[in-house]
Amino acid sequence: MAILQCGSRALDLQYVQVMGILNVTPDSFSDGGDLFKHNELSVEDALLRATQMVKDGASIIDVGGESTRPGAKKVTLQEELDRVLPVVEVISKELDVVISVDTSQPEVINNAAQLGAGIINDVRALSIPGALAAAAESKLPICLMHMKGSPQDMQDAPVYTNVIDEVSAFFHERIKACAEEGITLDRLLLDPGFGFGKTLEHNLTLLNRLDELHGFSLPLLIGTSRKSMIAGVLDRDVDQRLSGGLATIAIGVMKGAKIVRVHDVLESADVVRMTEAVLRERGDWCE
Ligand code: 7PM
Repeated sequence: MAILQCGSRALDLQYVQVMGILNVTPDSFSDGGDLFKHNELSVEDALLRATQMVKDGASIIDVGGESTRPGAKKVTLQEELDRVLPVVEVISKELDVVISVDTSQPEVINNAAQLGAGIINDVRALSIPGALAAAAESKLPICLMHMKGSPQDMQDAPVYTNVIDEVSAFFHERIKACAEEGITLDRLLLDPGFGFGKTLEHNLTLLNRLDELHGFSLPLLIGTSRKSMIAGVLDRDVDQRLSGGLATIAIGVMKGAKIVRVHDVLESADVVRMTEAVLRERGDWCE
């Protein structure tokens, strides 16, 4: 249960793993660094950034070619393929790291799996026609993320009766859809989807009650890095949200998150190791 087989590489989820974000979109607002000021991140630049993140403690690199920013312009399939595949290929050749691909498109899933990707990370939880079949065929683990609405409309005043119950019901439904396609539980990760169709209050509730999502007995992934929930509390611009984000990581790890998706790998890895040390001392480390 603790070992997640990601293609040719394995992750030991007894320990919290750090997933470094590598956006290969021209308009990504929260990547940080000058590399992204130009129109497109070159493949060489992407490899340099991935190399640094591995040195800083990332065991997973999350490559994404579609901006899911609220209201963002849609990326064509061909654009996404052109951005993502060369980066997956070069990282797979050059680095000893698990590559996750942040995509919803069956064609990207198929091709990335062929080129050495190790995890499918889909903010739409395999809801696009053909995505379930492509993910099944890839044999790779899949992160099912909860989103209410679509990237275009998700932040238009989302309403829940009970956010934990609704996210849980969504997971239940998507796990069932995966099972019907032959995707077994040992290949699934769950993510409540911070910022995806949630108000500040919903995001804070989900973090506070993350442990209640353990009922599925599947590893939990959280992505809070630089998100607006931090700004909602601290009123900070996107480049001033590190401390707030680190606080959410400490809490998330305390509540059992097994993978943290972050921009700032070095700092996040320190917080993860420090929090793990405290948990280990408490003696309820293994789950
Ligand atoms: C614009 C808006 C750019 C939003 C990027 C984003 C998650 C994810 C993203 C997450 C998982 C960001 C998001 N967020 N995948 N992909 N979980 N599994 O802020 O929370 O990185 S994209």
